[in-house]
Formats: sequence, structure tokens, C-alpha cells
Amino acid sequence: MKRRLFIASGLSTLAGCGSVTAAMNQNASVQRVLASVERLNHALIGTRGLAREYDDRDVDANFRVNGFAAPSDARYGELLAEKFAGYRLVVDGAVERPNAFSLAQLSTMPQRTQITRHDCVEGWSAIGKWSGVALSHLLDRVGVRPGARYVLFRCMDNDGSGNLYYESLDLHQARHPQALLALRLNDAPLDPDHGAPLRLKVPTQLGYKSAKWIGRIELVGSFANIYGGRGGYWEDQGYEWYAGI
Ligand SMILES: Nc1nc2c(c(=O)[nH]1)N[C@H]1C(S)=C(S)[C@@H](COP(=O)(O)O)O[C@H]1N2
Ligand SMILES: [Mo]
Repeated sequence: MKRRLFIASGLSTLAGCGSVTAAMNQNASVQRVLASVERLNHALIGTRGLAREYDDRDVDANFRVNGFAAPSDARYGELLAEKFAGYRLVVDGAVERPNAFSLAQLSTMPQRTQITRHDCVEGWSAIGKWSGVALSHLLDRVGVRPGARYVLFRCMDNDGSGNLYYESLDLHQARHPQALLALRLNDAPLDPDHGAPLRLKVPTQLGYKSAKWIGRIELVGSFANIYGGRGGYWEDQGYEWYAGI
């Protein structure tokens, strides 16, 4: 609780993901969300415990869309038009067997489904049914080299000024059983607004860690020299890198 409020106060001068400042000023509603988090025993389990998994009847029919707009460049337009037939998930960096996986290949890997709650730092939550490939499975496919410490997610969208969205997890977080590379939301292929064709879903951390529109996953020893050096687009603006709920 204390930690979360600290994050909140640290953000008050920033224009955050959406209207963070406004959300944080509505302190009562933020408090309410945090209190409900406590009540559901979803909090304080960090990356070791499991986030609560819900039932089909708990799923929110309309999962809110947040963050930057879906990529609007010609390349993404082409991918969309051909239903992502030409999409390749590049996995490289400190791995034994770099690869570029098609959606068909990703779909034939073992699939996991989890109904979990997404908690945005702005103070809203939504429950969704996510299916896809466990990140740990993909890491095993490519083989993590000893020098690797972080899994970096490079996204295809940008903030309007050309700064690409990106995120990172350490290997421990990346091997968490619920760290999912999601291909589907609520029994349908991921739609463009929710990160098609592939996004991360990490229910044990705040929403901004769950990178949408992933184009490349790179294993690195350090993120000190990547973009702003803090391991993520919002982290470079002052958000916490570890965003455990
Ligand atoms: N690539 C990318 N991933 C992103 C974002 C973004 O702007 N770009 N926004 C993040 C934030 S702040 C949240 S709350 C969730 C929103 O996911 P949703 O649109 O599926 O609700 O995506 C996260 N992942
Ligand atoms: Mo968010």
C-alpha cells in the first residue's frame, strides 16, 4: 500500500499514461481501487506468487483500450491487411538460437489461457481472458545465453514524436508462469487496439508493463544504453521499473 501511494505521488507532476494527474488527484477513487486490490488478496504477492485467476463469468465484455494508438504506419497497415501472414516475431540478442517466428508457429506452441485482472496505474481495472504462449516456453525455444539478464520488448507503436514504446522484465519475472505472450483476448484473435498480433500480459504488475504490438524480443545483459536507460518507455518518464501489484 505504502509503495503504491509513493508511486502515485511520484507521478503527480508527469503527464502519465492517459490522465494520470487527474486520476491521482481523485485520491478517493484511487484509494478505493487499492482497497479492493487488498480485499481480493491480489496484492503483495510480487512476482513469486500467482495473480488471482477468475472465471468466465467474471470477464468484462468490453476491455478498455488505453495508451498510444495502434501503429498507423504503412508496414503495420500491410500486416493488418494480410491478417499478419507476414508478421515475424524476432527473438534475438543473448540467445543460443535467434529466430523469427510466424503467427502460425506461435499458434502451434503449447497455449495457456488465463483470466486475470489488468490494473492500470490510472486507477481502472478490467478482467480479460488471455491465451497465448508462456514467455518461459519461448525463452526455452531460443535458449537463453548466460550473459542475458533482461528480456526487452520492442513495440511497433510510438508516442507521436517517434519514440517507440518498449518494456523489459528480468529473467525471473519473465519465467513467471503467468507471464504470457498473448495472441487472443476473450476467445478471439487480439484486435489491433489491444496489441495485435502479439502482446505481453503480466498480471502481477501494473498495466504499462504489458507491452502491446510486440515486434521484437531481445535478450540483453543491461538496458543502460537502450533508449532512456531505465528499461521502459514510461520508466524513462519516471515510472517504477518494478511495478508489482
Ligand atoms: N506498445 C504499447 N504497449 C502498451 C501501451 C502503449 O501505449 N503501447 N500502454 C500500456 C498501458 S499504460 C496499459 S494500461 C495497457 C492497456 O492495454 P489495453 O489497451 O489492452 O487495455 O497497455 C500497456 N501496453
Ligand atoms: Mo496504464
